[in-house]
Amino acid sequence: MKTSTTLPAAPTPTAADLKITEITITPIAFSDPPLLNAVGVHEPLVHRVIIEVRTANGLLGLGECAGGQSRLENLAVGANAIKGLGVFDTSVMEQLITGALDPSLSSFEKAAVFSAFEVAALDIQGHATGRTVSELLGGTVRDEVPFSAYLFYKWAEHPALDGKPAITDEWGEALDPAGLVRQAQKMIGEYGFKSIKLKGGVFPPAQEIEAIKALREAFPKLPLRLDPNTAWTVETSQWVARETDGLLEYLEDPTPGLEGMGEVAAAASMPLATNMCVVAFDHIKRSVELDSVQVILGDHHYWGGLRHTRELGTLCQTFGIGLSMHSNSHLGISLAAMVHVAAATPALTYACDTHYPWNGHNDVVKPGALRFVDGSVRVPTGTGLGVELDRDKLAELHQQYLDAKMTARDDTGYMQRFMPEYTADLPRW
Ligand code: GKR
Ligand code: MG
Repeated sequence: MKTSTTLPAAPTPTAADLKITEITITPIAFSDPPLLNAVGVHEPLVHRVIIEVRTANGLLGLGECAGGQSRLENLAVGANAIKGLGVFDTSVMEQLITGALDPSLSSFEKAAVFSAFEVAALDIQGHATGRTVSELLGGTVRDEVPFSAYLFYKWAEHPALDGKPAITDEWGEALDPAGLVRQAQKMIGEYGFKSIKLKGGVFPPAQEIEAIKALREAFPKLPLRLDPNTAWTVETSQWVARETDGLLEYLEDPTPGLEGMGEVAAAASMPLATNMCVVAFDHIKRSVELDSVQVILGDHHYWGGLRHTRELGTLCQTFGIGLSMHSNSHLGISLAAMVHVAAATPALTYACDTHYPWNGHNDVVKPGALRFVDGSVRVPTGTGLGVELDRDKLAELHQQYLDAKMTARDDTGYMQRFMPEYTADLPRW
């Protein structure tokens, strides 16, 4: 006769178990190629921060955000404000953090600080309940999240500086259309991306239009985007929009400000997108009034965490605005969070941006959970974010941060080391 034994169910953690008891904030630095943009060139190291939140019962949640001296100070204030709070109380967490930070800080900075802790809290909620973060956000509407190939004009190497040798990389130079097509072929060959974004604002617009035409010829079927980060005047933007008619799925931040974007949008055949003039909920009303942008690039690091990013999607749907996702130099904790929120956001209408091909080999996350297949990342299935911290790598990147004595990202200052006459005044053309 068969007998069956029922294992006792794991005890549900109590509210006391899930109180935050410890928070560790670790600044790190990881290598970055010399990628060019409208305000200079990426430095050899990116400064970022890893957040570890622990609860009374020993659960661990992870967060990641941009670095900088003032960000570190603000994170410390935020951490102090939420000690003893339950990890399910993220609304109270937002109030506590916002209330504790210097009132003169921008709402953008307050949202960014809260976001790092919200992601860690959701990671713990997932571990405590045996669920993924995307399930906690309402469940996945897509199992795989598509990303675009993010191309940059780039130097062949970081030049020798301050007695240190030049730093080469596997990507080589990309300063003309042929170089960008080579870069795209390599990136798409390795990751399988199905759309392409070019970071512009580096060379006179006519040259960047030639690059777009070369990419169109090399990849006839892939949607293309161009983002000069407000390097052009309204008139120049309108001219570029005419010249790229039929070539772009969207044109991102051609010119500064909601008014200027509205004037360009009125004349352009393609949608305009932004991660610069609509970066907080209180920008949306005016943007809708002026019809300045037709696509918003959400970013949980800016928009106050994963839940607010999903809410942004709902607002976008309400106003008939498309939703894509912005990225900055980042590692796997941020990528996992991006994938979970993108998977749980029905309103996402475009492939997301990611810098991961440029930085992912330095990851603090153990390999396995995050993989690009045909340009998409499958939603991690482990509980919470579904990623695990590589402590040796974290220690190595923290030491790199200490040795570099970095305080803030400075693309312009770094460019001026090689071209003293360089200025970052925009619009430039
Ligand atoms: O990494 O140089 C860069 C980008 O220009 C980044 O800083 C932007 O924030 O990727 C971003 C964008 O879409 O504007
Ligand atoms: Mg952009």
